[in-house]
Amino acid sequence: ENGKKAKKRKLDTLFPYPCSHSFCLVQDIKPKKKTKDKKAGADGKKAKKETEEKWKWWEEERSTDGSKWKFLEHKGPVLAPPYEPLPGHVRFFYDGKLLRLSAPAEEVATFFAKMLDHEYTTKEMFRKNFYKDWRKEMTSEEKSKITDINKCNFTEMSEYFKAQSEARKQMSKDEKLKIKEENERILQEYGFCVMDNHKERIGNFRIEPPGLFRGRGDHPKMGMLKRRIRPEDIIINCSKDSKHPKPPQGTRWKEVRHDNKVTWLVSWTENIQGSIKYIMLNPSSRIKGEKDWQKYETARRLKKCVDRLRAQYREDWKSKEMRVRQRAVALYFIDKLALRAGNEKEEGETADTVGCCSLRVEHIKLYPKMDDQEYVVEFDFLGKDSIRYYNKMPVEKRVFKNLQLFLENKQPEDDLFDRLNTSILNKHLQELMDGLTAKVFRTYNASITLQQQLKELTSPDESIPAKILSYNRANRAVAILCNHQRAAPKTFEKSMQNLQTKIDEKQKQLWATRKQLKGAKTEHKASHDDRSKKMVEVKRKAVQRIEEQLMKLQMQATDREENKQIALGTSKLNYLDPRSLVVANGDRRQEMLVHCGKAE
Ligand SMILES: *[C@@H]1O[C@H](CO)[C@@H](O)[C@H](O)[C@H]1NC(C)=O
Ligand SMILES: *[C@@H]1O[C@H](CO)[C@@H](O)[C@H](O)[C@H]1NC(C)=O
Ligand SMILES: *[C@@H]1O[C@H](CO)[C@@H](O)[C@H](O)[C@H]1NC(C)=O
Ligand SMILES: CC(=O)N[C@H]1CO[C@H](CO)[C@@H](O)[C@@H]1O
Repeated sequence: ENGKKAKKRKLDTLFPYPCSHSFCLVQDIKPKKKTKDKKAGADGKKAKKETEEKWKWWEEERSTDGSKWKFLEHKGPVLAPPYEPLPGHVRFFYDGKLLRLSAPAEEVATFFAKMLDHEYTTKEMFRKNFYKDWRKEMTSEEKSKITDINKCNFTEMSEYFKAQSEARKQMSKDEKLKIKEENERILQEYGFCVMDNHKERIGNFRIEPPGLFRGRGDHPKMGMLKRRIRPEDIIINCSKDSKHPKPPQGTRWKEVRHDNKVTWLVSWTENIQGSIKYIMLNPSSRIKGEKDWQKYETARRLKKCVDRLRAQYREDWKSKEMRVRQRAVALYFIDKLALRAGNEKEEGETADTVGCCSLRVEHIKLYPKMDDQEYVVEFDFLGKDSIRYYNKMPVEKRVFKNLQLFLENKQPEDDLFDRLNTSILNKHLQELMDGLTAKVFRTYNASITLQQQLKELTSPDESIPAKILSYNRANRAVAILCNHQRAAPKTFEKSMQNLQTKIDEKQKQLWATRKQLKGAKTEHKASHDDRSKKMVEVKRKAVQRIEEQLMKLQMQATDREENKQIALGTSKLNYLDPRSLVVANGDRRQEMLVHCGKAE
């Protein structure tokens, strides 16, 4: 607004954080607690220096030969700790009789026992898959004795683990501190790598321990044994001239390779789906940031041409060719409903999930009139990860008429778009704009929605708790758009109750303090001395402080209630251009603190 130069300077200061998680780095410069006020000046300077030393990769040239790094050195993964056999007093019964299990069979049994209270272990599919894999770990004697999972009694194991987790909660401060320190040590040793002269944080450097596979929804492989990953399963990727990570004593890696066209550090193949798993860098890293950055840049390009695309698909609704019409209606759905293009199933997933192109006749219902609205389409199907998508939406008349046409003479299980498939649609998108996919529409719409919501909901002079609430509301609007639902967490009621108790206590404290303030005022009126005047001030401040605390708690409660069935994380991580937060709100630091979740 104040001339080009000022604008550019403003943008430069606003845009140094290209990816959501880069925001979290700002935690480093969070001012220290008040007690260290005197040192704050010095700390501030130091913190500033730290941010200056951050790698501003977005200002550097990108390599054009497809290589992702020149130098990469790391310590390899942290493997899951070895199995610790159960103490002798924890028993397993089969058919009412005590049975001592061999270590391998016992280990797998404990995975089941740990989940005994969970609904999963009652599901037929889960039990069947578990039992089948469990038997593979049994000795032949065990196999001949244990023939029916329903005769297995895991109660003592389950009780034992419950007691252990209880004991962990009851640990002394010192013990907790020790664990914390150990974790910190591991983080320092394994949590960072050196990539092209910069120390970068690694994402998931711990390899998941063995256990039973759950999968989302009613996954047909639920209950199967997720095997322990050994060094012999692991491929290390690092540069030739780096210090290679050492496998644990007496073991060896499957392979050490030096492939700088890929970004992973460690990989292995998991046994359930046969998919390849990777250890990659943390989202704050250059590699991840670049990807994020590009994603949002693509979304911005879409913004520039979306009007043209919309005009074109509207024109195509009238096409003489059926395939063009179908394509245009599908595109409209993707644009307006943020649907996914196809059925992006994981390998092995047999759940009946669909995306836009694979919608069937049975998944939609048409209502020429519904309540006050005309041309309403009702969607009801299982989307990705078997999450139900349900929505009723009025559409334009032409879309409605087209849908009627597509439905003619079809059975419920027929494809709605019989002249369309995912590859055709993706190819078409690619022709419309370089790099365009259905996901770009999601990203674009999510970012736009966030911006609009932030604009509507926040005002610069709100208190911080109010801003957090507004921000989360905006984030929720996006999550709803993207259909990121979740079941209300099990602990929800309990945590709400706890919060309510805190609110009640705060309320009482407020009443009491107000009363004290009143008393102090009366006393001051009578005596008019300095001491009583000071007292009034002290109490006034106290009331103010408690009011703020109360408001904060109430905001939290509202937030939590509204958030009951919505998963914010996915959209926050994947669909929201962090730069929109910065633009939407002048006070950058506040927003950043909110964004990295610390203020939630
Ligand atoms: C399982 O074992 C526990 C003791 O370890 C016992 O109290 C319980 O009755 C057993 N359950 C069944 C179904 O036999
Ligand atoms: C985003 O999605 C919403 C909800 O489906 C839709 O109403 C809106 O038109 C879309 N906005 C943009 C800018 O694409
Ligand atoms: C999609 O349809 C085209 C044209 O009908 C066909 O050539 C192609 O094999 C189909 N792709 C898939 C994945 O079904
Ligand atoms: C040389 C080599 O094996 N490269 C592999 C590195 O990992 C990627 C997956 O990220 C494979 O596609 C490459 O084949």
